[in-house]
Amino acid sequence: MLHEIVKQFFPAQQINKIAEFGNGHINTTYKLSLLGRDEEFILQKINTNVFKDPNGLVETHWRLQEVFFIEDQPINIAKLIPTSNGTLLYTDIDGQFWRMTSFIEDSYTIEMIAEDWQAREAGSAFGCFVRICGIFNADSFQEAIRDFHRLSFRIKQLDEAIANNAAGRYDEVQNILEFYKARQDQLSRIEHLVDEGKIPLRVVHNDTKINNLLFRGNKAVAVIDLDTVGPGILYYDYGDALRTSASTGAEDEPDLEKIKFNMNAFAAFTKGYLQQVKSIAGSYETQYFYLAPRLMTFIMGIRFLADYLNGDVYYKTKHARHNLDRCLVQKKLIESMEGRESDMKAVIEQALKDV
Ligand code: ADP
Ligand code: GN1
Ligand code: MG
Repeated sequence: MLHEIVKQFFPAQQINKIAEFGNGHINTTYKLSLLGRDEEFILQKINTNVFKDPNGLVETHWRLQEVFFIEDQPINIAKLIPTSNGTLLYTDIDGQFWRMTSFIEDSYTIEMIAEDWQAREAGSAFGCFVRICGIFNADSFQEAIRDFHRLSFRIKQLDEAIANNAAGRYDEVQNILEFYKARQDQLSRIEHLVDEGKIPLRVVHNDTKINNLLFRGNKAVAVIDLDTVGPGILYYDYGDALRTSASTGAEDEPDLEKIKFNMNAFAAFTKGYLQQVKSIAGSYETQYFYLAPRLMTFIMGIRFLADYLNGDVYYKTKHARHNLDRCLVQKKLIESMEGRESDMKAVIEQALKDV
């Protein structure tokens, strides 16, 4: 089956090796090499349960190539490889959509930050990504998933999951729900500011988890997983990145004692990120960066919780508690961030002053 798919992209070549790869929660990803060729490739089956318009994804990627493949850009993206018919997607006989991209040579991903330089590199790379995307008009992009980071939409989905209680798990999560419910109003402030037009929509990444960044040696060299690139605000990328870049543990760590918000990594990431974006961010926009990590960690927390209640239908899971573990890590991180608001503000203020 996989051989048949690879043939659509490389009709005259034989596969040397192919194996499932990476830790993405959405698509099915394979790394492959061909006989007689040194470079490697990434083949992905698009999850159409999540992405209803697979053509839209590759069209976005194609547009990004036009600005990222200009010489000397400090950050790279993968290159789309068309089929031998010239299409950017192959649709197999079951109606599944496949795309091929270059594997970024000598690159590796990290699942967790171990050292501050990694956080600094991550901040700088994601900041650079959004700065380069500044050339686009947000209105000319569609959201790949409607209302992706709209808090009220995620709350509505959680409420539906509670009402349906499809997996019969409601009783065991009542305390956790109380925690999240108690915080939803205070975090809706950013959504209101966006709706009032006070925080501008830009073209942002929208999925800045640390394993969506590729490192080579001690540099972050490429931003991947471009499926959600489109309209959004700086806080989405900044906040979501810090959820994994400034955590002392894995996103699904079962031992919550290991989870804390890492202020050193937060400061390193913030320096790297704001150095890249401060020339584009407006003075009003810079005011609420400090709320972004809490907002995005909250959104991911309730999305994991909703999926747990729904019976694990959205994210890939490896065991029955997986979404619950992920949700509890987000909860612990929020608790850890809550005591640090003034420290976070001070770090952001300083990073905005630094040249
Ligand atoms: P998902 O949407 O499922 O998260 P990703 O596009 O993030 O899928 O891919 C999953 C993983 O595959 C990444 O975290 C990374 O480890 C690896 N990967 C994806 N694309 C590339 C690439 N072009 N070069 C190197 N590794 C890649
Ligand atoms: C998903 O695709 P991946 O694994 O990089 C999700 C993100 C979540 C993340 C949580 C399209 O990201 O929004 O933050 O899992 N992507 C989509 O780990 O839902
Ligand atoms: Mg990914």
